[in-house]
Amino acid sequence: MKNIDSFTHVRGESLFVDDLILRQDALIGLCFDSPKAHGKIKSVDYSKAETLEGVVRIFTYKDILGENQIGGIIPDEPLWAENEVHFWGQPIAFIVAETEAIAKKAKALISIELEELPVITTAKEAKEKGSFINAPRSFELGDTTNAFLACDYVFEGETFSNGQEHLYLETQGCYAIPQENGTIKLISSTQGPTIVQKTAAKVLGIPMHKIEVDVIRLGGGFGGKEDQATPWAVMTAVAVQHLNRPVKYILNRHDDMRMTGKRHPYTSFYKIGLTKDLKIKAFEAEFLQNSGAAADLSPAIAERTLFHATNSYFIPNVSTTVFSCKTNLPPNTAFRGFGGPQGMFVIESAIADAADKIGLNKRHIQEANLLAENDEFSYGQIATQVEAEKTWFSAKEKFDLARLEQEATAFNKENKRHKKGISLMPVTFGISFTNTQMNHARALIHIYQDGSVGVSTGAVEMGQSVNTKMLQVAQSVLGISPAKIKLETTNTTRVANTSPSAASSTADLNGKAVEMACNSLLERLIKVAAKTLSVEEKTISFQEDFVFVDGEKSSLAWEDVINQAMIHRVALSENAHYATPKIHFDKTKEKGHPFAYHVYGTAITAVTVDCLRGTYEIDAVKIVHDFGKSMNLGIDLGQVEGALAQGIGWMTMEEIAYGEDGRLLSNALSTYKVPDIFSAPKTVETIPLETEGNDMAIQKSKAVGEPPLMYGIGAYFAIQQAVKAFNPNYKLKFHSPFTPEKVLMGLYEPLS
Ligand code: LUZ
Ligand code: MOS
Repeated sequence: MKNIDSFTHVRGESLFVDDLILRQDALIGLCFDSPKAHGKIKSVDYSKAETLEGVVRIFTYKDILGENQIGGIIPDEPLWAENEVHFWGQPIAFIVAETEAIAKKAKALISIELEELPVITTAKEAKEKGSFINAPRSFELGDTTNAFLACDYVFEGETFSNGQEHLYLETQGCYAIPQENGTIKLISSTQGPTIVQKTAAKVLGIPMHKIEVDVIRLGGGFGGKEDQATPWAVMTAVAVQHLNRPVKYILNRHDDMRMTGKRHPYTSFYKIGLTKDLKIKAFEAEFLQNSGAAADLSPAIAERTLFHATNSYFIPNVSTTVFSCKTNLPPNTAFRGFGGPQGMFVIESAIADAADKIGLNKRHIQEANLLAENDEFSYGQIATQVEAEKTWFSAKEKFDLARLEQEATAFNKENKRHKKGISLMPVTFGISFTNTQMNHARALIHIYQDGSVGVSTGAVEMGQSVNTKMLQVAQSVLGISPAKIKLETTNTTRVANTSPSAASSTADLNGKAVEMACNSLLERLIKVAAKTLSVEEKTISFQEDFVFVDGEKSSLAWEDVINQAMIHRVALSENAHYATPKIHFDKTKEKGHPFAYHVYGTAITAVTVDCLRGTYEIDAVKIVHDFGKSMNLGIDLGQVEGALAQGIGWMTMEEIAYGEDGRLLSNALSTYKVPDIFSAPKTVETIPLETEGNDMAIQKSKAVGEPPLMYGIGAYFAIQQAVKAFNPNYKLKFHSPFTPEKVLMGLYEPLS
């Protein structure tokens, strides 16, 4: 089935927040934000702006009737700065005006006096100065100290991976509309409707039932709207609370890039120990996460770095520690992979370093250490239904790695100016929110009396096609055609207390709830049908919009059964709740079983480097991916390809740059390069691994949103291979993104 939004998307008819027709009395909001990265606010002069014609009001923290606090995990972030600012772009005030042009003009009329304070922009400096968000976390397995003593090889090194701009096509925004009796409706572009509702209620000092959050769909989220859609929605809500008029605020691209957090940059240190037979016996890593000026989701992201620090490998002795380092950058946040990619880059770097120094291809070490059935992860979960080796060896076989390597070797012999490199990248990614209590969802299903069906869930559609999957679940359980089913907006008055759509888990959690609700409805309808046809209930099934008796189509249509159900006053609505069974995690021991299951895969990446220019092309990425039993291969392949492009972008070209003063330098699409069609791999082939699937996945179709992003890490190491082929003196560096500038330096080092 195609994405159910494809028709309206192509015709430009799909609705996003900025498409809504505003109420006649609606106003426009605009943030006034800090022009420096750190300082004490001496004074702010709003007088000129306030008296500008068309400015309705300027809100500051003084107008907050509840708490000036939006921190989710740790209460360390004000909605609007009070006496100090901690990052360039931190919201200080909110201008509400008749038009956007007036709001912009007013913003320019605000003057601020700051006493500047020292600025920290790197995690390393933060650690040196003892600037942290919270206490460090460590995962331990076995005994690394003793294990290193028994190793034949021990290598140590440092890595850096940069941040990443989410660059959702639709920027952040919200349209807030006053309802009766102090109730406010927020139409928000958020992955987390309940987070917006809860935070707005807290800041406004009103109960949650007075805030209704409605989400139509997002033009992309990628984690950037898990927590960071909240401030803009809350700002509009505060304004509505005071003005009793609708207020809309949509950030322009420039403001969005400056004011929002990104993927966390990480500086990391590793120590890896191997025996002669290439078994990794011990691995230690220290991760310095550049968290930015407030916690946001950093502690949870740090945790996932530890969960994925050994990627697809079994290592019997592991000691990993992560520090969430407080700096003067915008609070960094969730981004597809959620700290996992940062962890995997480090172990892959350590293996590349070891292979280079031992004098062999990286893949021999990778292959010798792949995770197997019943291996223990450093967090205590025992690996089951493991497909690490199967995806690895299938990729080698199906894509004929031996031939690819021979061709590359021959090419490199013949060509002086161009060199090819090939890498293998296995991925193992855990599915579930690592915070066990977040793994639940609900669905509310109405069958209307004409037989049409409305499905509400806590899932937010953000282009990942979760609504299409929800429709498929309802359709397959009820045995009716897709045209009878409509997916409703995500709304906190219909489905309450939702977890954000995140962690690749949205289809699993909400799909299971849809399945449960539909099964309950089906039970009732089977009774009605059996009675109507005077047959036994166990003979009845629903298929193709009809009742089937003992597998034979009867004359009783779906609509007839619904009509009978109405006559017999049978409930045609159902609400179901699903909570992932079996998972648990004990933070005091840092052990447990946090994941419902893991997703596996292996990518082969081939690149060609132009050794005169330092530019490169990704010739091909060939992937064997464990989809389980994919319920929609078109959609799932799309997720693999999109995630791959995003991963390659992160590893090769997307270069976030801040000045020493904490100002974002890569603040527009002219200075921040995202992958376009010209930089995409020339071919991407994805072969689904044949497996039984996993019962914890919806219809055995495994979660697919995040895992394939990490295939992109393969591009880094393929380029590194090519650079080494040109310049044997090149000393491996693990500093991503591997931009053409860095490639060029590598090709010609040492520069004397
Ligand atoms: N969000 C979250 C996530 O709150 N917890 C998680 O474990 C997670 N994992 C991936 C992406 N978002
Ligand atoms: Mo996310 S990184 O919001 O799944």
